[in-house]
Amino acid sequence: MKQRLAWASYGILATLCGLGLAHLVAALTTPATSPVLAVGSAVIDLTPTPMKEWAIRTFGSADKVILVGSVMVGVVLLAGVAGLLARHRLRYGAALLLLLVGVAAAAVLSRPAAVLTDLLPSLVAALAAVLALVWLAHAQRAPDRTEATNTNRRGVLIAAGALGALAVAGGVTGRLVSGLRLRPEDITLPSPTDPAKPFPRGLDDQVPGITAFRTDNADFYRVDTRLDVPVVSADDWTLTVDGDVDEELTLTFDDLVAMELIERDITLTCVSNTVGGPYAGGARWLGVRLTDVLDRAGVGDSADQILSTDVDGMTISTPLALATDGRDALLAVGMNGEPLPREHGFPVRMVVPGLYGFISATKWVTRLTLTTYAEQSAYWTDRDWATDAPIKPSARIDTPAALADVDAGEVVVGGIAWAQYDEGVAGVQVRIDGGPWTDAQLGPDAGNVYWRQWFYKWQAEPGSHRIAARTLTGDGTTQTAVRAEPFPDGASGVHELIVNVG
Ligand SMILES: Nc1nc2c(c(=O)[nH]1)N[C@H]1C(S)=C(S)[C@@H](COP(=O)(O)O)O[C@H]1N2
Ligand SMILES: [Mo]
Repeated sequence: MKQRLAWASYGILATLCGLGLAHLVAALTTPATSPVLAVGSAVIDLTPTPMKEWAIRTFGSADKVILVGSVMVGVVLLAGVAGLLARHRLRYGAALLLLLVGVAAAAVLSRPAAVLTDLLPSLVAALAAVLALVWLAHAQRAPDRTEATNTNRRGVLIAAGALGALAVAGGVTGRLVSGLRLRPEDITLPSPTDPAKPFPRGLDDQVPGITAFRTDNADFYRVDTRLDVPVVSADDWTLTVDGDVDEELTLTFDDLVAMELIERDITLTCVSNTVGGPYAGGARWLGVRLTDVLDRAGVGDSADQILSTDVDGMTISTPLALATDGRDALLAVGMNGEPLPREHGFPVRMVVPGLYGFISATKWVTRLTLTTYAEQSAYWTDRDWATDAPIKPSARIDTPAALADVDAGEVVVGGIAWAQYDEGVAGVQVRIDGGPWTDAQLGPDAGNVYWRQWFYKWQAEPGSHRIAARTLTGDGTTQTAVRAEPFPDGASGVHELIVNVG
């Protein structure tokens, strides 16, 4: 039994060693070609939409870690099996390791922007894993074994220690190296020529438990199809505008920020957000008008979509008509007074007021292709999500929390509401226990495409009570009460929760 465990751990150690070194080589070249990251991203891509939805609902933003974590557990198990095979037939163990790396290599090549040299980290992984296994096997079988254990303890320990250190060193240096490449904080952005109005003071201090009027960058929600955060250098970055244009255009980062910069307060919302859910954030964005860039290239008349591509080849499609209808669609470089954090698309991302992020907010954007929906389709379009998806108006109750115990008497109900596509939030109404809808008080106004805080003072009597909230929009309508799931074009319905008044 002990012997078996030892051999299984050799397989695992050899695999980790290969993966650690490959991760380092990838960090030095193209980070996304690391076998671990490539397999992780492939798993995310291949997961069927309903299962992804379920994972997001069940695990929140830990969904990907759990999804990929389970795959990694599988990899470790198979690596253990490879070690067991190697005990009697080294060749079989090595073959299984190579098979594992082969799967990773396939994942690397399946990335949209893959080139053949991307296989380098996988080759390193294959070589390192097999050599490590061979070394461990030889150390184990070396002649000076003691009678008692039938094992060359010292040799194995040295080999295992060295390989373990190598695996950790590879992984850790890989992280460090990719972190060194360039830092958003090294960049100084010019001031906007068209600044936003002074940002009003929100209700943050007045209503405990309410969503902050402006979301800190560190607290801003994140939705990514890939596991790691791409590390793009602003020096190397370019944006190409091609497809149906008069003249193909390529801009460097300096070219872009030399154009007219505007500043806008915009609330970004994810189509995957459920009613009352957390995937929305408000920020002050600094950027160049998308139309200014498109005009420089000259858009032809056949295009109906802007297909934007990120640094890794991931694509998002935006309806051309909506992006150019006069709203301030941005190629953003700044977020809340700082260069974009890497997590949010450094150095440049798109932000289009009123459209869900998945059809508009491309992070790490490097290409805008003017094309048609008939000709080319984007990542989520291929997964059956809608192509035309304006943000649905919604009110969210932040406080009290669902199922909270509160004291009888005055209870301040508060939250946030948005109606970016429908001319802003004109009012919010609250309903207690299915009674009449009553007006809540609104917080300050930072523009139609920005969310609005609200609160309502409720005289609560003991017992269990149902609180609901809905938003009225600037175009004179009331948000729908019809329940819809996020798929395919956004959730709708009234946010309602139960509290216990004691
Ligand atoms: N390159 C890239 N851009 C992307 C995504 C992505 O996965 N990759 N996710 C989109 C989605 S679904 C949303 S809601 C927003 C989220 O932006 P955030 O992560 O900065 O909040 O980015 C959009 N842009
Ligand atoms: Mo999203």
